[in-house]
Amino acid sequence: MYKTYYVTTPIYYVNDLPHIGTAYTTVVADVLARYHRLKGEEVFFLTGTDEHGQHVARAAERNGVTPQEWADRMVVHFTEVWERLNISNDFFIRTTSPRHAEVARRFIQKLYDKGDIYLDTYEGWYCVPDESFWLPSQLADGKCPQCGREVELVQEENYFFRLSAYADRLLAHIESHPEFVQPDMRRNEVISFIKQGLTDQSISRKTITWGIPLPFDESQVMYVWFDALLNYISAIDYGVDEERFNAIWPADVHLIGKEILRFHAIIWPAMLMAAGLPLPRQVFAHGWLTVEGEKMSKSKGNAISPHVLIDEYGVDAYRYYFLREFSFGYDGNFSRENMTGRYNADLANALGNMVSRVLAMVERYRGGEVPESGKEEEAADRALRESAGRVLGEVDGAMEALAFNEALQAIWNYLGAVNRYVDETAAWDLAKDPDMAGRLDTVLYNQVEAVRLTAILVLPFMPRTGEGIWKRLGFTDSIHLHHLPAAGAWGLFPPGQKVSKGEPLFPRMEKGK
Ligand code: ME8
Repeated sequence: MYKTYYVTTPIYYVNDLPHIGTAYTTVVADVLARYHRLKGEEVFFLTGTDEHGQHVARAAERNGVTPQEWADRMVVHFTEVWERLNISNDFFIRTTSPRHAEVARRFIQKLYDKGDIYLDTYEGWYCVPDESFWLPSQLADGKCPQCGREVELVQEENYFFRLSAYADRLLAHIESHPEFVQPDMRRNEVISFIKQGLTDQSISRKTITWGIPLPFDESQVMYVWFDALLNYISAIDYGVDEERFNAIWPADVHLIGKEILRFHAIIWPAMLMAAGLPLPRQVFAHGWLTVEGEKMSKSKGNAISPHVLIDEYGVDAYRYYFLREFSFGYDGNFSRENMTGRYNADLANALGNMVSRVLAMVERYRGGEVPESGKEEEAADRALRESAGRVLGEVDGAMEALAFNEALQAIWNYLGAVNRYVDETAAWDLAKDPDMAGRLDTVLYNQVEAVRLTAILVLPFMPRTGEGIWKRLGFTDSIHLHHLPAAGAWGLFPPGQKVSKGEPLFPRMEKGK
């Protein structure tokens, strides 16, 4: 029995609306979750919202409502946009839920009882937007070294977590498990950060009230990051339902942006070690998206809402674009021109036209009924079949490495091979010659079979498109019932089944739109 494949996104702060940056990680996680489901695995895909912290409390204050009211109002923007993006998360965790608070309090009590938490005076700087503590020596020109914004002086009695006590074990783990922190450049960053020496981490706030009260000192609330990281285990019932927890934990991959790497690759594993829990298999920190060459920010007002792009391009084109255009792990730039170019070339042409051409020919030459293939295989048929066999392996390798753009490249190479097959076998010529009826049957069958595989291959990336092709192919069951590798075998299309061309999948977009 496989362990449940567990993939997470960061839980997003509710101080601001979701934008294409937050949606990026969520779409990637969804594609990964769907790919593993396609392989027949049990999957648990978690996303949610981070609702405590000063940043959120201040946003609420500015808007004249309580933080809870603010969170309740903002969370809807996240759930709505995820629904529109066809995000298939199995659960949505909110850190203000009673279950989360209960698990977080039990967890911190455990560490306190063990002696890993102690009271001391904190004196240093705090970046509210990033919710992070900084030592004077870490500041960059007196500003937050992470985001460049103003920091505030904090001087209070706080509880500290003995992070330093775990430095050696953590370093040993990271060094002996190269896959634990990825990509490699991020792994190197973490290693050198730990080697510089870890200091104990303040994990509570005394002068703040918006947060989870500490069970051993109700006058303080938990530091928002300590609280937030625990979402990954509170969502799967840590300490509440051990059987469920053990079936899902450890996470297979925490997907995050590079700016929150230290929290996930240093503090979080140390917290888990302190609690005696296994570490996640991987923390993967991806790069940042810029918009038309600029960093997205509130002050610049250039943050793009996913809704705007979904309205223009459709959900599946949205999902496709971000996974195809950006090399996962690296920074990338969004531009409309680029997105429209990809839409027309990759989706309208290579994919959409190919599917309509193939199905239109079956309609025209065989009344929509897919013929049985002849026994004889010509060179072109073999090349197509082999290319179908290859693409499955290539996609699997790329997906295991989280190289989404390479997986899509492999699929589009395959689509290129299918298009070439259609051109070279020229069914329209065969149709003119009654003696070639048998050959035409074979050619049409192979083309349809190639389309069936296409539906399965694109499914994790573009679920509606995969479902739509499946329906056009005349299947009445759900495509989601078919799993790889079995469903990838060549020749499974049932002859005699009726297909229909249907509406274009991706109507061409006008230039300049
Ligand atoms: O950091 N490009 O929440 P957050 C790519 N609550 N990804 C981006 C992005 C961009 N321009 N902007 C945001 C927090 N992201 C904490 C997390 S987890 C226990 C707590 C994505 O709302 C990326 O995944 O600031 C980044 O790490 C995350 O949104 C930050 O979301």
